[in-house]
Amino acid sequence: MRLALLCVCATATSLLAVPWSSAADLPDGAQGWDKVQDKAAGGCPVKMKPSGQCDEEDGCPYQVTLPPLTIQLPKQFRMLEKTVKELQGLKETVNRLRRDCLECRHQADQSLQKDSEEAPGTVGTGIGPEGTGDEERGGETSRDTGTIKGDVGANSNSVSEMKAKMSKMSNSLRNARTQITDLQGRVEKMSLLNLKNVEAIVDSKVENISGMVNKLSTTCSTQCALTNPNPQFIMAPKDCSDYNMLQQKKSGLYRVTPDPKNGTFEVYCDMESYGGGWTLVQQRLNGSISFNRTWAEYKSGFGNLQGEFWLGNDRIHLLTKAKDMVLRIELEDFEGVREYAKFDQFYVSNEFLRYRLSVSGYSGTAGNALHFNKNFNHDQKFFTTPDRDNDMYPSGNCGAYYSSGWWFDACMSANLNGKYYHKRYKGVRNGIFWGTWHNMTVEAYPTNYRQAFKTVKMMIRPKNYAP
Ligand SMILES: [Ca+2]
Repeated sequence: MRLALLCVCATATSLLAVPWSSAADLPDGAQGWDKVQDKAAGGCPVKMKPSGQCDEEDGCPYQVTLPPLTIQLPKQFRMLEKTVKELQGLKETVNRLRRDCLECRHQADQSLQKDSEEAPGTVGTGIGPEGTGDEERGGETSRDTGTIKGDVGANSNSVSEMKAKMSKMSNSLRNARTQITDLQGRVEKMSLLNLKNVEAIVDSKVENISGMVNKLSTTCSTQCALTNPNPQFIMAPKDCSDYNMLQQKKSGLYRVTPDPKNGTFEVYCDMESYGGGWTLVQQRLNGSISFNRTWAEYKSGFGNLQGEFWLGNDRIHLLTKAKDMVLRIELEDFEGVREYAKFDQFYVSNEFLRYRLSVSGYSGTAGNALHFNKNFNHDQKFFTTPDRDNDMYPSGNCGAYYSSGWWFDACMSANLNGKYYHKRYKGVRNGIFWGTWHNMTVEAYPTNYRQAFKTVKMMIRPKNYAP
């Protein structure tokens, strides 16, 4: 009974093993499928022999040896298995593609619907109402047939939209480029304007600083003079007023040092008139010296200090920079009339600032011809010579018209460097001129004669001078 059971088990095991065998496991020249079947169904060739020692209750253990089982499968079997696997794979792929396709179609339908809803109200797409109608009909047709036609319609719609957008963008780019070019031009202009502003600001700052330095310098020298009981300690007189303190009471030539860094130079001092201490900057006596001179000549000065001369713009600048100066102008005509004009403030800037004049605080008898009216005002004007036009007259050079160097406006109500005429003159305007003189008016020209001046003197003295 136990033996028969074992035989059945062995047969079942060998049958079960069939699908797991492989042709590759078989030795060369192995038997075919039918022979194996015969062997397994036939004799049940199971061998059994005792193994180990027997005990009392369960009997003896036996060892069963089953015959080797080899099954040859046909080649087609392997192909079939492979084909089934491939088929399964293909089926999955088909299913996946079908799902994707359905999704695609769903999306296409949705977007088509969206486009047909949005198109008429969209700003700037470039599609007119008529075109939209055509697109709408095309969309309906394709949805009925459910094929590529709808997609093509949607695509052509998108392409035309894209084209319209591209054209709009390129227009915008062109506009932007034009605007950038325009802005660039404006920026360049602005930077030029700014440069001019900066120049003007620098000018005014330098002038303010110069004024401050003048004041400080004057304050210092005044305090020194007051605290020092012995005036002989003034080693380097800055101007004629310092010589007056040194008890030099005689008019004549003296050396002054308004700024030690710029050396010393000779000046004519009037130590007698109106309390003395006056430094002359200009004098006209007889017409022996021409005042029709160049910028360079007015810069360094010309003439004879004991006769007719211009002290020189650089020197006038140094003297008025060293102390706060007052200006006194003495005039005498050929009829013996003598008048004067006094200005409480007188300053001439340096060459860099074109020797700009600052003059104010008039008093006197000759009238304020330096500030005649709004249109004729010499205050804050630059120096102009026949060869250097810094005046306010845009159509020409006032220095050339009036034969002199002066702080011309456009052009003048006073010109003390004009041509020296020995008597009243008519038909020309380039003589020594003081517009507020008693018998001289600008309006009267050219019908009336103009007054000629016999002597002219321009002289300066520190504002705080006490004789
Ligand atoms: Ca001019």
